[in-house]
Amino acid sequence: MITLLIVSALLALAAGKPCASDHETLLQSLNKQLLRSVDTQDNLPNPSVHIALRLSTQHNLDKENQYLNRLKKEFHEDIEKSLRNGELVVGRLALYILALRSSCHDLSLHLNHNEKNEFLLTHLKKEMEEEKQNIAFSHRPKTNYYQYSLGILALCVSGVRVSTHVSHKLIHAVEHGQIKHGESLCIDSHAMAGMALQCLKNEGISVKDEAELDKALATIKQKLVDSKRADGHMGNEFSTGLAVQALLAMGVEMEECGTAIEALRGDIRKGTYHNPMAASQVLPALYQQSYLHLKSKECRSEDDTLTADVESASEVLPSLGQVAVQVEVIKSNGEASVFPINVPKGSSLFEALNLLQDKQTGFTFKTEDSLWGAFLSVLNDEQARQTDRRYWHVSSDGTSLTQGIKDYKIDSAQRITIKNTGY
Ligand code: B12
Repeated sequence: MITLLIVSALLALAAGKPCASDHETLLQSLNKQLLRSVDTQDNLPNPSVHIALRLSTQHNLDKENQYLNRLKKEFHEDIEKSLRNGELVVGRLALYILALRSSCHDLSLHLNHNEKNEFLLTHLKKEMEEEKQNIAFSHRPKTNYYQYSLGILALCVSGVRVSTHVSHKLIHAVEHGQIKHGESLCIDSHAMAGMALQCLKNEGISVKDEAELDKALATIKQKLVDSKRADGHMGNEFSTGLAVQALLAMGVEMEECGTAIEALRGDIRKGTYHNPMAASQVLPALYQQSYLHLKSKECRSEDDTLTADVESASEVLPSLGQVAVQVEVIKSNGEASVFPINVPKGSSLFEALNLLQDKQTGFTFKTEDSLWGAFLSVLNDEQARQTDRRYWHVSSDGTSLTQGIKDYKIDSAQRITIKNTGY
């Protein structure tokens, strides 16, 4: 009888545990997935992935060091290449600085620009000044407020003073509802702005008006809380991780983010974060970390137990027939053309567009690489240029896609509309 009681007590204990251990297992699976992604040599290394690996509790120090070295060479050179092309590098440079900081690396590296060597932080400060001027004249940065916030965050986390004029422009944009993604409110950018402004507050970096800073922080917090959907996501699947990070940075307790965390866990189970960039924005939140933790990172006595493990070969299911897709292209002058095509069910939109192009129906397209993957830039010889504040907006049966063309899978017949849109 006593044995029976002990056995049932043990069973009960084990039954109570799955919640915690399930969380650990999911976290570890996402962490390992991200670690595996660093072995791919086809793309440029991604500083956001490095930051996420470094903010985790479990590490593979060898792989992380190798990746850091790739960032210092390949990513560094790519930034210098952009500078030679006269492009602003605010967001990528900020992420690079945060990645170096996440490994407690010396930040006094140089960028070779215009035959001169400039410290990374000095160059970032200069670009932030340029962005600030642009906001003064055109009411928005040349890049976007997400990158502007990343810039402030990187300077702040590196212990560099941020000019009161620069921070004021972000506070003003928050208060005047100028932070958008296309036409809609941008939760990702509000989250990034929240972390940047919270960093200024924590570090006591002076701003024009303390009360205004507090008001902007309260506004952001409210917008993030209000963005919560019935399914727990804040904004969408891809902004929830950043929103949780920002709320944690603002002192909200993890328990208050319970439904959002549950939504993220559901997404991991469904494989929503197969894009390393998406996983890199979610993982820190699940480890209850935010980019603000980089400020105090010490890199001492770290765990070194994380292994990548071989990915269990996913079963390749035979294609379940063809689906009919209508690709509608709407150019900037409003001219619309429709291209019908049948594609194997489960194809990505990228594969569908390639098939269409190969059929020589008059449809052509080009993409540009970014940290998120292939960004659609040219369609039927028309470019939607970010410098002109235009982009190709993609929707399916009238609903805006929440993924890029390589990640979006076509499972049923639909009309894809790709429209040259201003923002
Ligand atoms: C600003 C922004 C835009 C701007 C970019 C231009 C600009 N200069 O402002 C505009 C409005 C054009 C845009 C468009 C789109 N975006 Co957007 N965007 C962002 C945002 C807020 C910041 C990106 C950034 O500057 N990163 C910092 C720099 C350092 O990184 P970067 O890689 O060098 O940045 C470039 C790319 O990210 C690229 N880009 C922007 N959005 C997207 C989306 C995809 C799929 C790709 C491949 C590239 C890309 O533009 C950036 C500037 O050059 C992110 C939020 C986030 N969480 O990351 C969403 C985000 C990346 N976008 C998203 C989406 C869905 C789109 C669209 C597909 C929307 C649509 N239905 O059409 C389109 C892209 C369509 C296409 N042509 O391929 C999703 C991607 C999710 C995913 N799983 O892929 C995000 C995460 C927002 C979200 N939570 O839903 N975006």
